[in-house]
Amino acid sequence: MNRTEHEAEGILSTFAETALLIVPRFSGQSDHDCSAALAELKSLTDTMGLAVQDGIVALVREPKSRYLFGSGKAREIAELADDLEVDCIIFDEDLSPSQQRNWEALTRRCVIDRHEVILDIFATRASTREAVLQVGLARMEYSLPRLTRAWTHLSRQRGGRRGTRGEGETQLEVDRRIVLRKIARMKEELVQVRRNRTTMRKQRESVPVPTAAIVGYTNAGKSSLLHKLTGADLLIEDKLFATLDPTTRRIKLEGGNELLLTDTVGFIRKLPHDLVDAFKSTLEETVLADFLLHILDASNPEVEDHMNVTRQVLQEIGAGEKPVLTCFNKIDVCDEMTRDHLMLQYPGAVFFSVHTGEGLEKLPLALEEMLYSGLEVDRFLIPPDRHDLVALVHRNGKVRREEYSEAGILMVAMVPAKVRGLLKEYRAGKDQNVRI
Ligand SMILES: Nc1nc2c(ncn2[C@@H]2O[C@H](COP(=O)(O)OP(=O)(O)OP(=O)(O)O)[C@@H](O)[C@H]2O)c(=O)[nH]1
Ligand SMILES: [Mg+2]
Repeated sequence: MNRTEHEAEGILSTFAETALLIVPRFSGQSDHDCSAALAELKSLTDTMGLAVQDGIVALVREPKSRYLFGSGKAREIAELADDLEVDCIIFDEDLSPSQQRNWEALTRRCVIDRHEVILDIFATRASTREAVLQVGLARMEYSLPRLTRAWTHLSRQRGGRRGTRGEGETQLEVDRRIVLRKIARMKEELVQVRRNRTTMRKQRESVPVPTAAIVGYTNAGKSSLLHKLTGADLLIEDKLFATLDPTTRRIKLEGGNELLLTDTVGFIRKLPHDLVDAFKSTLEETVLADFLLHILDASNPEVEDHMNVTRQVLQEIGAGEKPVLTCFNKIDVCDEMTRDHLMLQYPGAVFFSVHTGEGLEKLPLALEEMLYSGLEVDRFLIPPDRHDLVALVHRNGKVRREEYSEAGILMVAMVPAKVRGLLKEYRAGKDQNVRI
């Protein structure tokens, strides 16, 4: 196995086949929130390829440092895991390194928290060098304070199925050095990989075509939409985090305008901060876009919660103020009542089904409106020999008027910011040249 494959490999699927899911319930949380959390944790576990034996919501009366739960509740959970003979227990909450160790000591099983589940899925999904490095780094940093755990992916690297508990200081020191060395190496390589991507993006930016980023909760149908609109060959799966790397494609709108659309990584409730940080440079595609297409799965009962989560993450990465076109997908499998409610609640949104095509015909016009919203009508006096610029304005803008004279071609048009910047020196004052 080469290094890339090793780093991209998931931890859990190599250790365990069956799982018991635990959703801690804190005071103030509703039944509804907890069952939604359990359903989502099940989707995450399915995505990892583990069989869920059982899933329960367990009350945390008062968070305790040893197991998070009180010791009575912890013993109950351990007994359930024994009865079910599961390989691992998965908690829908982050556990501290010592809590994780205590649970593993109590249950003699592999104990995983939500953070590690998401890291693991990202690791299996990563395919480009940049994504592999970003996830690898986040995972190494997660592992560092947890090296004394019984089950780590490092123990696999040493050849065993499981690490042995109490291997003593020496092995721990060796492990720590391995991890620190790897972190340093990955950071160096990332700098290089990112430099290349920045160059590519700069090249793209020099082409004055407006860009929109497709954002939204994982599994909403973002890649499906880009595929439908452009025929792009993308991974579309009923699994979480199918997409980790941004893909950009050009589309032509009905008026002839062009738009670059970028498909991005999906978001999720409690997305670990280190992953948001790790993916900051990938998420730059979102931050730099002219506007965002926020895709939502209208058939998911948690759709409005998903909307808030996406908005929060956008805020976190500095894209909170971008203009947004809200789109509700999957209306083919959404009940009528929900659909009516959403339509009433979000009158500016577009409703469609990528699968059946219903409602999709409204999208190009909505995209065009986004392109021109907030833009003013400009006047440009283009030199007579610059037909390339005239064509550029036609391709990317809305031309109100065009007049030819000896001084040049006067164009009255609305153009996206990038084109406007490019034509800066040709902006014409109101009194300049020909009558309009
Ligand atoms: N019923 C229905 N399913 C859809 C529709 N659009 C997409 N899907 C399904 O939803 C699942 C997720 O689609 P993707 O396009 O991979 O979703 P995504 O938003 O890119 O997901 P991530 O990359 O994980 O963030 C797939 O199984 C699609 O076939 C739709 O209009 N109707
Ligand atoms: Mg996707």
